[in-house]
Amino acid sequence: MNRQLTLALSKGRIFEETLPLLQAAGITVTENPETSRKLILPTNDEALRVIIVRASDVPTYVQHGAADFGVAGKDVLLEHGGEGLYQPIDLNIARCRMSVAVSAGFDYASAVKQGARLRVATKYTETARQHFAAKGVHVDLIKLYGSMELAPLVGLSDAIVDLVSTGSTLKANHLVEVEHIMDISSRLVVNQAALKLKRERLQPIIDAFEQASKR
Ligand code: PRT
Ligand code: MG
Repeated sequence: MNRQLTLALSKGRIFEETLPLLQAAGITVTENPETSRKLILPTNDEALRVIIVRASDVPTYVQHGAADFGVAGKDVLLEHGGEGLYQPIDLNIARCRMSVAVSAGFDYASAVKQGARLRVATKYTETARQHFAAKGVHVDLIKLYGSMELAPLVGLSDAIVDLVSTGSTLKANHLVEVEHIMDISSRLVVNQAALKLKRERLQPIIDAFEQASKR
């Protein structure tokens, strides 16, 4: 049996905020993904490697067992559906919120009250669909892959559903947050088969992550 463990992470905030958790499990990644072009990074533990994938691809790698475990935002997991994934812990990292935002001049409350169809641009179509369905608001969802903030400015949509942390991106584009959908943080996700077959190796790391993320 393959004893090697593979951890899927995305570059940027997830990688950076996972490093202290790895440290708590005695693991150091020995190459920097920001400067290295390698997609497979070694660690001080020769039986553990890190693969660098797009944030939204982490659940896919773990679901199919190409990675044994990974770290993904709740936003990404809700869109993916979480099939084949065991989600033991909320790591409390990469925190932000999912919100509805509109142009500063747009009267969102009246638009919603009047029952007209609202054009909503977002990368998070599944979460947006559920949110507006629960409120009984009819929406036309426009799928985007990034830069959602632009959509209301050029008339592509009336509103956006996006992640907000400091709020400075919204502010810079004269958008205002009109609804808080949910708080977002990143979760540890584990392949269900790997959890059974490699439990001895995985459990101590999961435990260390859990302890470190509570601090
Ligand atoms: O960037 P890429 O297209 O490769 O993928 P990604 O955006 O999914 O990855 P990444 O690394 O940017 O985000 C990974 C995870 O971090 C997300 O899935 C979230 O769970 C979490 N996270 C936390 C955030 C933010 N905070 C965040 N602020 N993800 C994105 N943002 C963006 C947001 O979309 C908006 O454009 O930052 C902008 C707003 O930031 P403020 O500070 O101006 O409000
Ligand atoms: Mg990003």
